[in-house]
Amino acid sequence: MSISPSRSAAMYAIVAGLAVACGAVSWDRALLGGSAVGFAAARAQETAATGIFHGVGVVKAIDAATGALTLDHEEIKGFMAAMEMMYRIKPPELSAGLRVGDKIAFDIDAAPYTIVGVKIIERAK
Ligand SMILES: [Cu+2]
Repeated sequence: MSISPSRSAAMYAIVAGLAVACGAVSWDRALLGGSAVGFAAARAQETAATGIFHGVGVVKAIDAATGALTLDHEEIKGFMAAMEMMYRIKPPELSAGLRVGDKIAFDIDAAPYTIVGVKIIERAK
């Protein structure tokens, strides 16, 4: 007995869906130059959360071109578990005074995963 046409069509759809999902991750990486680990974690956590949330974290890296921050952040209540990941920042000047190792409090616009406010809590030693 051979595989029915409808069954092979369904399998094709699954394979195509996987290809699209991988493409989307690559696109994010190309856009932000971020780590695959960070984006994978972010996508796993992705929710329909919208609005501004508040977090605390330590700066692990600052992207010189975009100002994007890689943060080792604590739980952001209502939005995301504790993890290390990269966030866009707007405006980029918010990163200007920061150094790797600084502990910051930040405001994040949930839907676009963008930091919109930064306050230094403790300077890097
Ligand atoms: Cu996160």
